[in-house]
This record gives sequence, structure tokens and C-alpha cells, in this order.
Amino acid sequence: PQELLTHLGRLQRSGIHQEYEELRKEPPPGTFHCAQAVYNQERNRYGDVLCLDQTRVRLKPRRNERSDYINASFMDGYKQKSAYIGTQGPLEKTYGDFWRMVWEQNVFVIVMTTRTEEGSRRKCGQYWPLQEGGQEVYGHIAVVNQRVDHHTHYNHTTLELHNTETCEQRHVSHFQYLSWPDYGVPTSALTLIDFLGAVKRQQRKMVKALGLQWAGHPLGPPMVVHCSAGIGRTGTFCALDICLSQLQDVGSLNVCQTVRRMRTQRAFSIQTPDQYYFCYNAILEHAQRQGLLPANQ
Ligand code: PTR
Ligand code: PTR
Repeated sequence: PQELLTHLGRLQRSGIHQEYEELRKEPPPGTFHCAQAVYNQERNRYGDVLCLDQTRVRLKPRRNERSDYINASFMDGYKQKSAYIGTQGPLEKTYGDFWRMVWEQNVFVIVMTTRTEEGSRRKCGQYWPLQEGGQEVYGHIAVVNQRVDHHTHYNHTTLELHNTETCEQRHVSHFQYLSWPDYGVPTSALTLIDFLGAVKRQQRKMVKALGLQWAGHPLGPPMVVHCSAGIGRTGTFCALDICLSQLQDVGSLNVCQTVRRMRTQRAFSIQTPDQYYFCYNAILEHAQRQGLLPANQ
């Protein structure tokens, strides 16, 4: 924290923006061939937000499916390989692919940091049954909404998944954060950090409940994190998680390195200088609340 404070003092806001502009200039270290293939183009929500071939999540081969493509990338967390899958907000024609990915990767927790509509613009499809008791079938996965817990800044929905081919059943937690417009920053850093805490508690709880099934994978399968494009808010959320975990573990952190590494896995992660600045600011507010720093610095 002291290091962070010094760094902040030195850089201040404009310096942090400058640091972000430098990061932005570094080209993505890979190729986008699969995302650009003609038959995959309709699977991208935004033609200019593609995922790297080197880190993309491949859907498992299936009969009658010619493509294994979904706009989703594995991203490392703090001391955890593939802690997240960063992905775009599902499109109607990719709902089946999305649930297939959730099933195949054994995902327990889905984090959504966008609303389905903002203003009058569609940001993400309604890819899960919204009402308690509701049920929808997406490809070979049936999804039942078991309950919705409403919190001030987010909803936590418990979903039950049925694989209609194998007759297996699983639970998945869906967390939707409600106050974060795209290209913007959340209205409050601490409510986002509290949201992050709730998400992590749930992931730990599910991993513990499943116990030995996850031997060799102590922190569990990846969490799916998405917004609309899956780069701005998704990147900010994951960067914050990594930095706070590192702060807690070793008492220091490095936002710039974290974001640089993240952009090599989910290209274009963090979309605006203010989102980048928000990471610093949120860490600072958190450190103050934890008593790691004097207030009003
Ligand atoms: N081409 C889109 C645009 O111009 O708005 C791409 C885009 C959309 C990029 C949303 C980022 C966005 O934000 P987020 O990743 O937070 O959903
Ligand atoms: N619509 C997005 C935008 O204009 O920001 C699409 C986009 C995404 C453009 C990433 C450029 C991007 O790369 P970088 O973040 O490296 O500038």
C-alpha cells in the first residue's frame, strides 16, 4: 500500500492515463484467424472485438457442428491458470454455444457486469430464464431459474442445468452487477468490491462442496466473466480481482503488469483511461477501508 501510494502520488491521474496509453499501443501478440473466418463472423457481437487464436476457448467437437468457435478467452488469475473465461454478452444465435461452454468447462459461477439493455441499446441477450421458476432450453442444456436474490447493486440467481443428453444435473450461480455503463466506471468502487467478494465466496463454496472432484485444481474451474463486448468492464473486473488478491497475499501489486499480461490473453482488455484509473482508485479505497492506509490520502 505504501508503494502504491507513492506510485499514485508520483503519477496522479494524468500520469495513470499516460501509462494506459502506453499499454494500449502494444499490439496484441497473436492472431485472430478463427474469429475472422467467414462462417464465424456472425458469432461475434462486435466485428472489431475478436478473440486471439492462442487463448480462445474451443468448444468440444460435436456431430453436425462445423465450428468450435465462441468469442471467449481463457485468462489467468492471481497464481491461477485460466481463472476466468472472458467473453462477450451472448447473442441469440450463440446461447447454445454459451451454455455448452459453461457445461464443458464445468463453470460454477457466471459474472455479468452489464444490463441487457442500456438506454435503448441492446448490450447482451437474455440468455437465461429471468423469472423464478422459469425454464429454457438452449441446445442440449436446459436451464431452470431456481431463485433470485436481489441486492442493492446486483442480483444473484441460482440456476439448475440439465444436460439433456447425459441426464446429468448441476448448479450454477449467476451474478449480475447492475450499475456499470459500458465505457464507464461503476458508480461506487466499494460496492463493486463487495460484489467481487460475494462472487468469490460463492466460487469457494461451490469448490468446497464438490471437494475431491476438483483435486489438482484447488481453486476450481474458471469463472465466466462477461459484459457486452467482454473487454472493457470484464477486463476491469478481472484486473481488480488479481490486484486485490496479490495485495492480500504479498502486500504489494502492479496494475500495469497485470493489465499488460491480461491484454495478451483477452486482447483489448480495459477500454478507457478512466477504467484503468478506476482500478487504482478502487484498490486505494479498499486499502483505506481495510485500515491499510490512512483515510483521505
Ligand atoms: N464496436 C463496439 C463499440 O464501438 O461500442 C465495441 C465495444 C462495445 C467495445 C462495448 C467495448 C465495449 O464495452 P464492454 O467490453 O465493457 O462491454
Ligand atoms: N469499438 C471499440 C473501440 O473503438 O474502442 C473497438 C476496439 C477495441 C477498438 C479495441 C480498438 C481496440 O484496441 P485498443 O484497445 O488496443 O485500442
